Amino acid sequence: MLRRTFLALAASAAAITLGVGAVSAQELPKLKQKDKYKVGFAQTESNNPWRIAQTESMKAEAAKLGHQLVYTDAAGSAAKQVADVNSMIAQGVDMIFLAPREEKPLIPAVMAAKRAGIPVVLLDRNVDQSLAKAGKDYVTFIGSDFVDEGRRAAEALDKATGGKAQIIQLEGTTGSSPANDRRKGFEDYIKNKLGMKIIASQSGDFARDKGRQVAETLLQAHPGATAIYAHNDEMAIGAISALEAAGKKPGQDVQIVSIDGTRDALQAIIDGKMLATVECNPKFGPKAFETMARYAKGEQIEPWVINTDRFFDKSNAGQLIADAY
Ligand code: GYE
Repeated sequence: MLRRTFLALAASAAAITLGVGAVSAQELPKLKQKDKYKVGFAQTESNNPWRIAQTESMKAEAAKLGHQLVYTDAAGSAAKQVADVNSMIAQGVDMIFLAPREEKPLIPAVMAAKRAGIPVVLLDRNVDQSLAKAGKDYVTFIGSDFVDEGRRAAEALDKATGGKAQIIQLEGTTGSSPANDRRKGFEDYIKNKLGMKIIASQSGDFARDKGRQVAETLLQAHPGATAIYAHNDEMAIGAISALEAAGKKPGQDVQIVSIDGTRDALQAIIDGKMLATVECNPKFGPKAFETMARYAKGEQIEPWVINTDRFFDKSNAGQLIADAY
């Protein structure tokens, strides 16, 4: 703790004398091999089943291995999440798992941990790659290929509609890596499809009620919409409510595709209200702590520990809903 404080002070003094470049040129902090660790997990928010499942998985794995977990919930605020990470640094945690709410605002938190000699692993969301890099500023990013998730959602819609769709896009949290990349993957796919067009696109902040409200407004302005692409299931479920309130039949008048694989989404698929959802698995606990142990052993960690995603539609939703969250 004292040594950390000293290192942090020394690092910021160096930053003042030499400029920020000197700090980011430092080596990645190491992690000592120990039986038990004090580990931080900085969560972004807890307003959806995906986040709750992720937190449960992290807590369960930490408990199983006997590590102490310092858990914070930024309640949807990037500024609070930066403060949460700073508080973990002050508490002298050995390592920090960070789910950066947005790509740019969490950079100072990553750099502060690095200056304090605490390794950071990014979980489920990434940071701006021009401002911080795996293997240099943080250990690695563990998460899905969001661009591919977006591409697969577009492909599913293409197949189901014979390439004809007037699409409303409900985007995730503005400035977050999954929103940026899921948009890119989807838009790149439909670029050459003459019959598929995004007629309106707006953020619903990955939240059910916000998704419902935005869908309601966009459906009023664009009554000709035949499809909705939501960047997560919670917004897709919100969109289903908006469609039903507008007297439209989700799954018939309007096709819905999204990403995650929540219980409610699988149920909507079974009920014929939703076409498909690309999986994004929130159960990070085992992989997160295994990566930490590998790092402590001195292993070279790959810059991206990729989660592979399944795909849910009417062919398998009924069978797989029992395990859904
Ligand atoms: O899809 C969404 C959550 O960052 C991959 O964030 C995650 C996304 C997930 O709020 O439901």
